[in-house]
Amino acid sequence: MAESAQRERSTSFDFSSYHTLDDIYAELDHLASEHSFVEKIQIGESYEKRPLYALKFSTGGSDRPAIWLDAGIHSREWVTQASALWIANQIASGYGSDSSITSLLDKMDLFLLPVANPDGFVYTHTSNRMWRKTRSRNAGSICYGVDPNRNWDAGFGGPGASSRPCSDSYHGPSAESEVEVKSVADFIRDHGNFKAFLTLHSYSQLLMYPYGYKCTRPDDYAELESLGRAAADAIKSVYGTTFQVGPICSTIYQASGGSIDWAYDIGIKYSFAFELRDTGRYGFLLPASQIVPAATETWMGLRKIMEHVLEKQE
Ligand code: INF
Ligand code: ZN
Repeated sequence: MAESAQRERSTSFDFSSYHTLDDIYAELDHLASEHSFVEKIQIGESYEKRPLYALKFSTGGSDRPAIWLDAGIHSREWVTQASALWIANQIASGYGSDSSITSLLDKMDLFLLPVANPDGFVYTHTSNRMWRKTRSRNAGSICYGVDPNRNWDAGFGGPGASSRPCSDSYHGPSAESEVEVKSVADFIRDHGNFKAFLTLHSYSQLLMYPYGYKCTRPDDYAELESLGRAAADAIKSVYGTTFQVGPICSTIYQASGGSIDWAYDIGIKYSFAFELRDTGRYGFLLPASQIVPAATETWMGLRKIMEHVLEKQE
C-alpha cells in the first residue's frame, strides 16, 4: 500500500479509476503539497477511528464566507468520492487561470470532504460493495450502521426514515449519534460563516433542495428552483445529461434527518443535494470510464451555484 501510494505520488493520479481510501488520502496530501492555498485538515474521526480529511481552499483572510462540498456520505456511491477528487484537482489547478475559480477563491473559502463515511467506504472495498450506512454497532441488534443521511437534526426520526437498525435508512438512536455526522455539524456550527452546503450522492441524476423532512416549500423556493434549473442547464450543456430539479420531498420521496435540510434550517440558504449518474443501468456500479464525464458535468452545475453564491456576497 505504501509503495503504491509512493508510486501514486510520483506519477499523476488516475482520475479515471476508483481508488482505495489510502490512495484518496495520499492524493489529498499531494494536492496540498502542490498548492500553497490548499491545506489538508482533519474534520474529525470515524467510528472505527479513521480520520475525516477535508481540503481547505483559502487564499486569504481567516473568517471569509465559505462553501461546503462533501461526497461519499453513502459509501457505495463510488462515483461521488471519485468526482470530488477530480473537482478538487480542477479547483487547485484552476486558481489563477480559470476566472470563475479565481474570483470565487479571492473572496470565499471552500471546504471539500471527499469521503464523508470512510468506515463504510472501506467496507465496500473489503466486504460488501453495496454498503450504504456507517459501521457503528447498534445496541441490542446484530445489524450494524446508521444511515448518515437520516441522522441530522432536521425533522429527525420523522416520516421518511426507519427506526429499525437493520434498515438501510435507519435514523440511529438520536440526531448526530454518528460521529461522522456530528463532526461535520460541529465544524459547520463552529465556523459560523457558511453560505452554501452542497452534497454529492448517486444515482438518479437529480438536483434537489430542501425539504425532505416535510413537503412544504422552503422560504427561498423561487430562488433555489431557478438556480437549480440554471445549474441543471449547465450540466446538460456538456454531454446532454438531464438532471431533474426540485425539492427532495416531491422530487423523490419524504426523507427526514437529511444533511441539506439541516444546513438550510441553520441558515445556509444555498443547500443542494446532487444525485449523479446514471438513471439505473449501472446504478452504484457506474463504470470507471464514466467518472470523468460525470465529474465534468457535475462540476459545471456546481460552478453555476458557486458563481451565484459569490454574486450574492458582493
Ligand atoms: N438519496 C436518497 C436517500 O434516501 C434521497 C435523498 C437525497 C434524501 C438527498 C435526502 C437528501 O438518502 C440517496 N442517494 O440515497 O444516494
Ligand atoms: Zn446517497
